[in-house]
Amino acid sequence: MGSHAISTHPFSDQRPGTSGLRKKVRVFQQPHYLENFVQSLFDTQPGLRGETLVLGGDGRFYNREAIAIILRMAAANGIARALVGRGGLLSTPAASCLIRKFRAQGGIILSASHNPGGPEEDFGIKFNVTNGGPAPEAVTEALYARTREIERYLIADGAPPDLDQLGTSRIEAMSVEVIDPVKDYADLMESLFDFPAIHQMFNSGLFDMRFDAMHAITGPYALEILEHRLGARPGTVINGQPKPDFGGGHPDPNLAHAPELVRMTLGPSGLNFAAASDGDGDRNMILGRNIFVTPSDSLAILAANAHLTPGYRNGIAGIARSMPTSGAADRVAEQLGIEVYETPTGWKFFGNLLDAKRITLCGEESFGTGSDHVREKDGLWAVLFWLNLLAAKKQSVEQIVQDHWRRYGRNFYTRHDYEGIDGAAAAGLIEHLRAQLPTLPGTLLGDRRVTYADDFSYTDPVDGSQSNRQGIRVGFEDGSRIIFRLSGTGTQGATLRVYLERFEPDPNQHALETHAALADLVRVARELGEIPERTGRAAPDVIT
Ligand code: VG1
Ligand code: CO
Repeated sequence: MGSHAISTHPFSDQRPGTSGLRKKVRVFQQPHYLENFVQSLFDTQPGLRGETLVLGGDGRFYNREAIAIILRMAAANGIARALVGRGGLLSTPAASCLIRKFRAQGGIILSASHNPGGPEEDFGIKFNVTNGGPAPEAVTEALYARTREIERYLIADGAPPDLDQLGTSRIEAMSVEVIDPVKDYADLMESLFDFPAIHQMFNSGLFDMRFDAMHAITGPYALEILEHRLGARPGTVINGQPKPDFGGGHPDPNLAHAPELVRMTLGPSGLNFAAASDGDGDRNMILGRNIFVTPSDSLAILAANAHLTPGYRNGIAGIARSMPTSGAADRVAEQLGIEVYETPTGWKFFGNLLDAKRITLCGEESFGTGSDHVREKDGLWAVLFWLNLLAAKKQSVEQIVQDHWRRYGRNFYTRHDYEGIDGAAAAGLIEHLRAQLPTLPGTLLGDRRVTYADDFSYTDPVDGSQSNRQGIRVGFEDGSRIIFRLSGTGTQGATLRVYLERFEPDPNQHALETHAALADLVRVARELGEIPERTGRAAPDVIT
């Protein structure tokens, strides 16, 4: 028994993207690949020595194997205590909750989030810092630099403990505590929302919902919270058993990947409410009878009504949204007289604003919503927030959304994704747009005049750190916007995301269908980006 230093050689492709390092499982299974990344983390985070580390994943293929390796490496690297979710399971928001609650020095979350799982699909690893949030860029860049020069990693002998049994054991000097992955998180939810009122709504016989866990991590969480604590009828949670391959599905809660759920909400006897979450439990999709709530609208509606929930009764300090997220929340912030911050894509940019108490709520157009209760976006939290609003306002989802539009105006919004396109073609498309930026302002595109065109840069107002080249923005006189950026979470080729937004103050126009409302902007975006010519695609793969 003991620990060993194993010699290794660097891999050149271990730079974390928007949310950790994501690769095909086969890449992670190469000898030393996972080990190099984990050792680079320990080498660049000396503060973890002698401290607590939270560890868990979304249960996808390779989760258990990776946890066994990481535990042995953590022991060899002087970690004092590892908190591991039973079965190796932890949702991303639950991991964030545990890091904060148990004052851990950090956490490792094994997930490729909404990407499919299985031997031929994706795996991922990300590091969260002591505030519970994703590591900021300075941390991931230092880690990446270390992966380029690593020569050895440390690993302890011996089998890791049985992950299916609650309890404490040891690897060398490190204690390993296998804990209930759900309880602390469920307790936190209960402290934020009016559980008795939601319980009553479920028992009224007038309210029926489904939560689609998509065979991913939120199954056990939703079962405990919705069916056990809140008394929703059995069967409310569907696809609730986490599976290593997510049942062969794509655990991405949107109109394209959860069509059965959407169908259940349609028609005069459709469900009152339906929701879904993604692979690691940090995203949410919100549906009412005959209505899909865009994530951007959801953020705005939660902000406007936060005072109706116990956890946010005293109001909110400010709101942040990622740059491509629609400006719907800005209008609420203006009325509330609070600050709104526009950040680059990715949750890591919200951490400083939350820690500094400049904001309470934050969100992204990509089905991510969250608050200062943890430092990750949180799928079930958003669902419970909506349930609390439905119980408090005694209105349907559709009424709440339409009232909101009437009061604040409607931001028509859509995102077009072109997936798995050629990397060089994608880079060329962005370069071509960048080259046009100086001459675009003042010109007419379609019948709209461009007022600004830039490549978004962000200076963190708390620590002054700067992030450049975060997406091409083209803004028009009437407040419409087109944004182009390349995904930082894919594992195959490049994904081009085109975000389109138009503000409509006139309530008589709010019933327009999104596609029709944005058709002319879509046309302008295709031409400006030369999308068909450069990508070879006549239409996007996914529209959300
Ligand atoms: C996407 C989303 C982004 C989100 C990120 C991680 O990133 O656009 O808003 O924060 O995924 O979400 P990208 O770089 O592919 O656009 V998750 O739920 O996959 O951790
Ligand atoms: Co996710």
